Amino acid sequence: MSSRIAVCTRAFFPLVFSTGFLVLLFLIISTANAQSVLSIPSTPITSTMQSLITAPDLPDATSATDTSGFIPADLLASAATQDVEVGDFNGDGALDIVTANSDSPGEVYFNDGSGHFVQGPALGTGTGSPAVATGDLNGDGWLDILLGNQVYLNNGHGSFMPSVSIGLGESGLVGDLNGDGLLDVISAGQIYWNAGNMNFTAGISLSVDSIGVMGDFNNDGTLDLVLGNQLFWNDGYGNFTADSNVIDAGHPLAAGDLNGDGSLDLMMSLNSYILIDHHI
Ligand SMILES: [Ca+2]
Ligand SMILES: [Ca+2]
Ligand SMILES: [Ca+2]
Ligand SMILES: [Ca+2]
Repeated sequence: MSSRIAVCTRAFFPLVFSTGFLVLLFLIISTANAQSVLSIPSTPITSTMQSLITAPDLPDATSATDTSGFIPADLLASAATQDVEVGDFNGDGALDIVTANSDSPGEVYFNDGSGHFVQGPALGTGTGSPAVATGDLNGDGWLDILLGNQVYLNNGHGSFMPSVSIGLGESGLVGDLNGDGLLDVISAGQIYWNAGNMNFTAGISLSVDSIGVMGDFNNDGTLDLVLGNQLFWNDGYGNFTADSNVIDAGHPLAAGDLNGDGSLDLMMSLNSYILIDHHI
C-alpha cells in the first residue's frame, strides 16, 4: 500500500499485522542500527533472537507528529474492525480490502485503482467475526474469502455467495499444506484438508491456540506454521514436527522478510510493542 488506510483505532493493529509490512519495513529501515539481525543457522527461532520496536516508533495516522511518511487516507469501516486482508477480488488488478468486524458483517471495499475505495458487498448477517483470510479455495481463479468459519465463494468480479463452513472459526489460515495444489485451512489450530469441490476433511489438531501464521521459515519450499508459541515444520506432505524452541507468542502474528536476507521474519503484537524475530 502506498498510503496507510485509516480504518479505525481498533483496527490499527490488525491493519498493521495483516497488511502493514511496508509500515514495518519502513520501521526496520529507519531503525536498522537498533535491530539485531542474527544469523544462527542451527537454531531457527529463540527468545534470544528478539528485538523490540516500542510504541513511540509506531506510525500513528491520527497524530500530527507522525513522521513515518505514511499519509492518512480514506476512513473505511465504521464498525469495530478486528482483522483485515487485501486481495484483488474483482480482478481489475487493484488490491481491494476485506474487513472482519466484531459485531457486524464483514465488509469488502473495492479499490478504484488510485487508492480510493468504494464499499462493496457485506458478508454475513451481523454477529460479526474475529478473523478473515483469503485464497482461491475452489480453484476457479477468483479469490474467495474465509470470514470466521464461513467461506464466501467469489462468483466472479467480486460478488460473493456463502458456501461451506469450516472449523470453529476463531481464526483462519489458508495455504496448500500438503502440496496437492488445493488450498487447505487451519481453524482454531486444526487442519482441514481441501479434497476439492469445496469438501474439507478435518485433519490433526496441532494446537489449541487459534492465533498463527503460515510461512516457509526454513526455505525448503514447504509452508510451515506458527500457532500460539509453537513453530511446526512441514515435511511437504502435511506432516508437522514441533520445533524444540518456543516463541513469545500467543499474540497477533505476521511473517515477512523484513531485513531482506531471504528468510522470513516474525512480527507479533505485545500490547504496545511489536516484537520481531530475525532468523536465518
Ligand atoms: Ca480489485
Ligand atoms: Ca475461487
Ligand atoms: Ca492442499
Ligand atoms: Ca518450510
